[in-house]
Amino acid sequence: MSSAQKDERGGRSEELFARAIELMPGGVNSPVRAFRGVGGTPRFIRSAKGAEMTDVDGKTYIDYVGSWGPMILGHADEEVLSALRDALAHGTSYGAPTELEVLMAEEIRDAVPSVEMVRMVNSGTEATMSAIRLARGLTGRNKLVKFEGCYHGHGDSLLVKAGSGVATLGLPDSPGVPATLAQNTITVSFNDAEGLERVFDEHEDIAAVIIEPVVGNMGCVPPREGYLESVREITKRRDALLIFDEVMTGFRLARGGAQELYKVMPDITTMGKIIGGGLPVGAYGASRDIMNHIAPAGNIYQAGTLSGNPLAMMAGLTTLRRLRDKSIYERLERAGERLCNGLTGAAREAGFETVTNRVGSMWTSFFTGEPVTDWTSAARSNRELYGKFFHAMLEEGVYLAPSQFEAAFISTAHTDELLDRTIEAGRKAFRKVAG
Ligand code: HOZ
Repeated sequence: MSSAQKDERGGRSEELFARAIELMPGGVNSPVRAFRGVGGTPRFIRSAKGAEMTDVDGKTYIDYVGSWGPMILGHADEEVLSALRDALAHGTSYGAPTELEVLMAEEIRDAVPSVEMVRMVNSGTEATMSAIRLARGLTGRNKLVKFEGCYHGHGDSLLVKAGSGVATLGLPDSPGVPATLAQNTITVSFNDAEGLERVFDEHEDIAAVIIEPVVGNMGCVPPREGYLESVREITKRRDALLIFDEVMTGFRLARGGAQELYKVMPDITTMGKIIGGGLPVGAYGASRDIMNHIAPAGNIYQAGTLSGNPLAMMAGLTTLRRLRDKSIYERLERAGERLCNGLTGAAREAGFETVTNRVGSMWTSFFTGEPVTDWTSAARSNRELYGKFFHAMLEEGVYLAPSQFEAAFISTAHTDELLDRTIEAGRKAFRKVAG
């Protein structure tokens, strides 16, 4: 760890982290938040409201992690909190069907163009694992194609050349994944349609191709023009299913997700994050024909004690109903443009070459001078500089993702004033990093 990354402020976060490290692997319940990608001590958060979070030492940050995507309305939104209070009074879990689940399914079906039926689960990981089983069960094939640097949760079949925390920690293929299973996962470079075509020439038995239509887990990497259309055309022609992992992009880039924005329809869609309104939720959906293969309608098994939990449904449904107002996406687009232009300018003023990728309210500034279009180009970014910049921003009261290989998110609570304060903080932070 360089001295710029070393965190010497002491305080309650330090104290809690010292205790946490004795109790939880790496002191955390999910790896990236441990700050290993940037060095130093993770801030322990006491509370959050709107676009800001306050740590246990009382320091407030403008937050661009947004719980890794779900908080599109900002933290502790009054309407979501009040709906949750009402739901709480009726009990916390029944293990039996509720009206809320029907309303949630209707909301998702009405919003997401390719989805006619949906199954609620408890996380994005569960959603992608279930979608893969569905694809394998339906086609009777075993192999799966994924893209280098894309991350689809920690399911065995998907921890191969994965992004997010495993890329940050340099563990893209995890021990504990049986080799026999990993062999069934074929990887190809994102944004390379010819590479995908070659995979189909070289392999038979491919059940599905799973893709983040806009990647968030190697940092934000958008598809080249026409790329998603090519992926759709190839999978259709080769008779394999196409799974869009819209855990990050669903209800984020547009109400109907990346499939609405790019007008490319997958066979199966996985969702999470925003659909839970900040509570643990995932879902997968598809046409009626496909989804009716899931038990108990069909024979492909998948189940969950807390699936469709009433509190989670209430928080999610309240959030999704607010997002019926499509002008929200126009506002988020304007906010994204203002912030990213400002930060790119600040970097340039300080003499840094950065590449900022952005789609709507999802963005990443990479410390590189070359376009970032896939994992190879993302991995060329200067992670040490990112770590220094991250800490300089933290010092200035801005909480970015503690890894170069994660997307940042803007919420409706990020006012112009907060965005401008972030740009000003960026100016100071870039100057500090430049020394
Ligand atoms: N999957 C999350 C980011 N893409 C991980 C967050 C964490 O480790 O806390």
